[in-house]
Order: sequence, then structure tokens, then C-alpha cells
Amino acid sequence: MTQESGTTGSVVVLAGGVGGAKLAHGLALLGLGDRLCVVVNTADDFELYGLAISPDLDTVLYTLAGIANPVTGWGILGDTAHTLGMLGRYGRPTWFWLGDRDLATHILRTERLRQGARLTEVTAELAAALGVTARILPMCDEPVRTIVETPHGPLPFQEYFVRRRQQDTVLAVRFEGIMQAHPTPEVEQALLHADAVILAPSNPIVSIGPILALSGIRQLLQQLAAPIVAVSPIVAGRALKGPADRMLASLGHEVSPLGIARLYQDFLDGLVIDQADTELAPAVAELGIRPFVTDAIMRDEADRARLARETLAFALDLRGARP
Ligand code: FO1
Repeated sequence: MTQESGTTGSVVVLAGGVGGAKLAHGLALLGLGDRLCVVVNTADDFELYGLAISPDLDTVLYTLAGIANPVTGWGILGDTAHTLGMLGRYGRPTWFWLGDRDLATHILRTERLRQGARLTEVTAELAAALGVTARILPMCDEPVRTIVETPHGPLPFQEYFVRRRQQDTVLAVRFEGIMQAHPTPEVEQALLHADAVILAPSNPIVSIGPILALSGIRQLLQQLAAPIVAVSPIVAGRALKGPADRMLASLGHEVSPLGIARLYQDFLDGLVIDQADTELAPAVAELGIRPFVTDAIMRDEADRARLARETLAFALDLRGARP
């Protein structure tokens, strides 16, 4: 337990996949228990073999449960792929690696959703069963699906990301179903009662983007009294993981922490940037966003806890900084 965990109320993290899960894990290591709320992107979700797959929710779930595959960051440690192998023998597609243990999660999620449960309820049930004390909240209960516009036409997100290995130029991104979706009451309440809100170093376009695109979320963030800080997913002009750098560039954004600051400028109080980008700190400050320079790369569990501790302390320091 750290000093922060004793003096902090609740902390809300907005997260996508692996980067979000790592920072959420770092915050969980501070001993926040159920005062930690992770609001997770669900626009990467899709159906395969009739099963409801929620990759980002599961990445956060497995990471916080301590069973994530440490090499990939997604999937379950030591998982096998006998079922996928058999599906392949039946001539069915195997480009999306579904482990045997991971499949149990999709089977249960699908069953509960078919029974009429909300994705929020199902996720809470899975988390409780795996002994996760942090609250993992899907951004919404309605289906939202990211579509990536490319020179080869529109691609559902996992087709772009996994099947075609992010090789296509991204011309535009849209979130199908976003107009019919709403942040859940759990998400709204968590934000309204948060003592600090942290945007994880997740892809700002396809991981944080869908959360911010939900009706009323940006306005809610603008009105919160609690400090809001982000951790830059861009370090020295490169994405820490995945295609965020190429995506930002092709969509006309600057590929730097300054580009990240501009994307969140309407509600952000502070931005954590890596020491490699120290020279950008004054430009971030000029936007009215306080910069905090540190080692922002999470190589191991100790880094996760350190970055989480520093980010939370930075956020709490900004308390009262909002007009
Ligand atoms: N990512 C991959 O690059 N290849 C895969 O085959 C793959 C399978 C997979 C299965 C379950 C799961 O929860 C996640 C999985 N991911 C895979 C990761 C995931 O598709 C992406 O990392 C996210 O959607 C982006 O945040």
C-alpha cells in the first residue's frame, strides 16, 4: 500500500488494450481495490463462430487477474489452441488466435448476453470469478464497431488489425453504432465521483477515441472538478505499441506528445511524457496542459507500479487546478 492509496478516493482510467491494461495493473498494484475503475473500449469487439469477443475487456481482465500472456499482452498465459486447430481442419478461418482457455470467457459472455444480461454485468461476473477487485466497466452496453477506411475499402477493426496486420493506410475511422450507444450509468457515476481521471497510453484514435465519441462524455470530462491527466502513448515519434503512430500521421495529426495533447486539449489538465520528449514540455504547457516528464515506458511490473504511482501523484497535485 502506498501513501496515495490511503489518501485517494476513486480513480478512473480510460483504457484500450495492452497499454491500458499495463497502467491499470500498475494502479491496482498501489492497493486501490474497488476504488480503481477501468473504463474500457468496446469498439474492437466482434463476433467469431457465433461468440461475442471483447478483446480489450479481456486484456484488462486477464492482466488484472494476473493470468495474461506476458509476451503478447493479450490472451492467457500458457493457453493452447487445440480448438482453433480443429476449426482449421474443418476449413474455417484461424487468423484470429483464440486460445482454448480464452474460449471459455467468450462462451460464457455469449451465453449471458443471450440470456439478456448487460455487458457491464457479464464483465463484473467474470472479474469477480477471477478475483479481480478493480471495477472493469465496458464503455457502453450497446454494440459499437470500429470501421477503418483504407485504400482497399472499409475494414472491420480486427480485419485491419489482426488479419491484415495493420498494413493498410488508414484514411478515416468511424464507429458504427456510436449514435445509438450511451455511456453506462456505471461509467457516468464513476466519472462523477472520481478524484482523478487518467487516460492510459492507449491508441488515441481507436482505443480512447470511441470512449470519447460516446454521447456526453467529452462534455462530462470538461465539467469534472477532478483532475484529468493522460499518459502519452507516443515516445520519440513512435507508438509504444501498435499502429498509433502511422494512424495519427495518415489522419493529419502530429506524431508526438504535443499531437496527443491537442487531441485531448478541451478537457486535459496534465500530460505525462517520456524523458525522450523533454523538449516538447514547454509547447504542451503553452496549450494550458501541465507536462510531467518521466520514464513513461512500462517494461516490467516495477515500471507499471512506478509509472502508475507517479501519474496518480501528478494528477492529485493538480487538484484544484481546474477553474
Ligand atoms: N491480436 C493479434 O495481433 N493477433 C491475434 O490473433 C489476436 C487474438 C486475440 C484473441 C483474444 C483477445 O482478447 C485479443 C486478441 N488479440 C490478437 C489482441 C487484439 O485483437 C488487439 O490487441 C486489440 O483489439 C487492440 O487493442
